[in-house]
Amino acid sequence: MDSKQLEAFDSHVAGEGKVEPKDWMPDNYRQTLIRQISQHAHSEIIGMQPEGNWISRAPSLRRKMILLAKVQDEAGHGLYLYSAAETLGVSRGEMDQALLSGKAKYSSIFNYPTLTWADAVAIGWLVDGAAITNQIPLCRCSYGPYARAMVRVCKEEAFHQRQGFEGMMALAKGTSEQKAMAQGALDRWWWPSIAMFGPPDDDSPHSAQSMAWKIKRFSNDELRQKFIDMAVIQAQALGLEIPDPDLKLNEETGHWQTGPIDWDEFWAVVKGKGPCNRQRMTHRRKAHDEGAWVREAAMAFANKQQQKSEKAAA
Ligand code: FAQ
Repeated sequence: MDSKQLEAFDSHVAGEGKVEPKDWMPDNYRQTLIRQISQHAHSEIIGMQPEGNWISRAPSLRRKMILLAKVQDEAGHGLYLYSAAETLGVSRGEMDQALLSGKAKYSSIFNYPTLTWADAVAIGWLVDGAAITNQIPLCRCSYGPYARAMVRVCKEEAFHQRQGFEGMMALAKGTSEQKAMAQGALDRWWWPSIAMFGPPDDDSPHSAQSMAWKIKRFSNDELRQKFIDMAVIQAQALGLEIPDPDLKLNEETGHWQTGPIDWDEFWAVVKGKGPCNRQRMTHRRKAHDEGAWVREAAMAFANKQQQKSEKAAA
């Protein structure tokens, strides 16, 4: 590696310049982005499953239409992100294989079950709320294609978060059974949602370099705190209780402090031992196999179009 190239790259990034696909970049910058963007894409794709579980059982036609559109949006996010990763020189097939073989990660949060309708709604409120807290700063990521993809993704996630909150409000202000369902969902999703920001800063091997490269703009703990401060107030507005007896407002800092997060549980889920890891991967592999004919047909069509245009140009 030419040290002048590296110096120019570092000062370009330090000066808030964007890096574009054909620009020179250090190999580990490229590899870090491929890792993060592809895992982000996989999370969007696997993330369709927990809410998808409730499409056929949504409580009204209106809720069904909203949920269908939301799950479809998540598929779209996965596709933008795979395209952004492809600009770094990795193919869609390679990324698919990494997910299907279990080599690539996807977000821990999608390995939890949606036991009731309220769990599907709580995903909109909490998981989209956490996702958007993490993703707004990514709109300023130094890698241009990722930053631009995030602008649209964040607009849609903001809408998803609001529909989740509205759905929680309907349950929380409903009958006592509905309120109990909402509280049950909050009890199940609270801790996994705050863990999804990733390990604490002193146990996050990639953070320092990713922050220096302006891929990440805030640390895992900073983003987690932003989310907690927002979600606690929202839970109060819903009249629901955060399942944490140690939760308290630190008067000095103005931040809500939680009790200890169970990092053993987080790492067990990341390593494949969560309640739904096996189910999620089995479903994804089946969907991939059943979609083989679509990929083959699309390739055959693309080849035919290319032959036609070559013939016309000859
Ligand atoms: N789950 O050193 P760090 C969504 C891994 S999208 C599993 O802190 P980094 C939308 C990490 O990969 C949700 N693994 O790593 C939606 C690394 O392992 P590796 C996804 C995790 O990259 C809503 C190791 O731990 N969002 O929800 C997790 O600097 C509703 C060490 O960690 C994104 O991907 C985890 N939670 O920071 C869809 C956003 N956390 O790769 C449907 C983009 C950490 O060395 C319904 N990604 N790990 O094998 C990021 O911002 C970062 O990659 C972090 C992790 C913050 C996730």
